[in-house]
Amino acid sequence: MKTPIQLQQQNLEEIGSRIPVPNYNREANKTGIVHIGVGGFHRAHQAYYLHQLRQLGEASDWGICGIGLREADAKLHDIFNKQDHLYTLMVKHPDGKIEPEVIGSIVNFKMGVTDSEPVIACMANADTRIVSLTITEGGYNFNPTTGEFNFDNPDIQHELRHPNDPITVYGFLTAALKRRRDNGLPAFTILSCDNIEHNGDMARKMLLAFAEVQDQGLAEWIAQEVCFPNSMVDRITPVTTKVDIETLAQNYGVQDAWPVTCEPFIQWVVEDKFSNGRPAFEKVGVQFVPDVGPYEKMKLRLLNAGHSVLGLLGALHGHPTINACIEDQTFKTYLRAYLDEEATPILGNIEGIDLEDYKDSLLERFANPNIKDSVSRICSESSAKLPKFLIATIHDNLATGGSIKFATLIIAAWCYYSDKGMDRHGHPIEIIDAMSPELHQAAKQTTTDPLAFIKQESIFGNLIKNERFTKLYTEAVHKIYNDPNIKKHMENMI
Ligand code: CS2
Repeated sequence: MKTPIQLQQQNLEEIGSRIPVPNYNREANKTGIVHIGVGGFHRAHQAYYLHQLRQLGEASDWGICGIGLREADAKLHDIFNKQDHLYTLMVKHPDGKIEPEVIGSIVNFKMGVTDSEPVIACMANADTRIVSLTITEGGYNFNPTTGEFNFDNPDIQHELRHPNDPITVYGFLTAALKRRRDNGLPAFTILSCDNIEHNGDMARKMLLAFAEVQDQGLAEWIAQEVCFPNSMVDRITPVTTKVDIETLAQNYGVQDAWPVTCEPFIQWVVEDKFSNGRPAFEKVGVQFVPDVGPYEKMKLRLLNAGHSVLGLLGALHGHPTINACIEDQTFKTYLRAYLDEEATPILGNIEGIDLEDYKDSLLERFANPNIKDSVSRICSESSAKLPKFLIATIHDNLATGGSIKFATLIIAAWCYYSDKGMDRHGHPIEIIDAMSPELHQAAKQTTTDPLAFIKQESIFGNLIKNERFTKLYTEAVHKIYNDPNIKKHMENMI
């Protein structure tokens, strides 16, 4: 066994004899992109695309400066400081093969929580031409029912009163854009990389709603100058485990405190409208199209919804991972039935895509036994995800008279999960959700009021008023509360 070498710029040559390392001069990188939300996904996706471009000798103007706007980002900040912002991406193939590679496209990282000025200065710097976002569904701060900006958020209220003390992405973006305008610099592009339909339009609508209250003149300038391309992003990126860190050290001789693991599949479909230039991403396989809408919808309603279907049912049954769910024939058949009978009919035709092939490939990706994507990652923040992934499909099918029975069982399972917080063996489930107190509060009234859970309007909209849905939902809830063996109910439906 080789003694592990600490991942750091000065050790790259030595590490290069073990695994691939950047072949480019990282110090010569300008910071062209500021990215807010440097989770595993960003490191497996956008930062990887840029790394590939740099390997081709391109894009030296497009180094990435990561930004952390949450306390929890301090861990990555510390690790990046020690590792010169280097990290290892471990691509895991279904046959067990792992391909690790050191990624060098992130060249800086700043914490906005502790000191906002360096972050604003970095965004307002002339070299910065794109600010990209992976702030999760919840980070957009909209009311899921009305689709409008949520001004009740106390952080937003604070930023409106103190424009020089930003907290959320909106406060930082307006502070930086104002400075650019005042300094006569062109605006940057705001590139959303989140799992939201029309993510760019959403970012635009929310930022303008905020800016209009904060500074009307600035809002007008943003509306004219800033491009917000929509984009569909895709790569399954599970949470890094201790075993991943040990495997990298023991089998490949690289000491990295936070490698990122992912599947081989990668996709990015983007609208080609940028305020101030962009990297030549098409050279590394990014697709530029005039309208991302159909691709986004397909991915959210099939892949992300498929994940939620397996995640919630799997959590109640006691399956720890997505691949364990797919190995269980009942789960696999149920998922396919949901995708075929409820999610696909509302998608219509998508030019250039064979939806049957797309679904086949999804099931293969979910089955990758090496990925071990935990159901807890999938179920986390369900209150922000399900309205976009699954509940939207219920609304669509109610409007067209389509089937809703598979999705309805998921909502009833989610209610039981939120109420009891344990699987069918009585093992506790850790629920990670910004709304978990409200979800629990509503769900626990189910025995006296079976519809209590779906009365949460910010999540379910007006579903409560639809009799076809409430009837099926009440039946589903009764079944699960009488017998929490979820698999039995699934078997009866397929
Ligand atoms: C997952 C996504 O968060 C979720 O529930 O469905 O993170 C999914 O893995 C990615 O969108 C894949 O591109």
